[in-house]
Amino acid sequence: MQIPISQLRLAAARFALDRALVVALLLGPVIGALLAFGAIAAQDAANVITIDNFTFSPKALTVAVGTTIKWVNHDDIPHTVVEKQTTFRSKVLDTDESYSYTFTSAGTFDYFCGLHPHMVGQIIAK
Ligand SMILES: [Cu+2]
Repeated sequence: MQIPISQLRLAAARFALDRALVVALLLGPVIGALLAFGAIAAQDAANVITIDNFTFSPKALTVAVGTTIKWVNHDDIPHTVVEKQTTFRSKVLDTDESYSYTFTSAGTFDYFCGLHPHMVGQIIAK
């Protein structure tokens, strides 16, 4: 019995397509997970305010309502994060301790360190 060449080619093409589909199906979730992880990592980095040498950095930050900001104290000295109208207020943060607050409403939030009031920062949520 003889199989025409054209039919063999068709079978080979179908096999290649199946393999491509299987690879795509296997890799899809992996790529999706990597993209999601990258997005989360990028978001985290953007929403961290460090305290270094008696300075909030970045000093001013504009974020979308719903964003969580995390302050991390890198000084050897304790600091706090206190909003002027006491919308939020951290406990005393020792070295490498952090405080997080989620901005659930729009507004301009001026804050300072309760222990060193010359240390100031601002968050604008909109
Ligand atoms: Cu301080």
